[in-house]
Amino acid sequence: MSEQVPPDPSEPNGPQTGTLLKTRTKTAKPAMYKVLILNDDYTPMEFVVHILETFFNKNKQEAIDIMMHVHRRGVGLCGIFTCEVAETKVTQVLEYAKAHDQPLQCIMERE
Ligand code: TYC
Repeated sequence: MSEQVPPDPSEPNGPQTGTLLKTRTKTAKPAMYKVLILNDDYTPMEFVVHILETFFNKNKQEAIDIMMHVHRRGVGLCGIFTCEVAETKVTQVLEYAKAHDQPLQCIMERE
């Protein structure tokens, strides 16, 4: 046996759960990845400069500076991208280097 109860006028939407919903004002930032090139003793300097100009939109002087940094220090930064873009850049560089018989290595690293 059940009994009809009239709605409580102070809670016209029914009893509340006590959970407060906050409006989100922040958008989650995507993880970012550094794309790095590594030095080797074989890849010509001009080839590395060409890679930096072509795949990383560096101008000639920026490309030379990064290439020389890698030549002297062993590793250098090409750019910082979202995961998907970084993966695409690494694949493009490795495929281009391989197609031109160069051992140039390119890696990505979470920021
Ligand atoms: N060390 C190479 C040379 O002397 C040049 C080079 C620079 C190679 C940067 C790779 O990522 C690199 N020909």
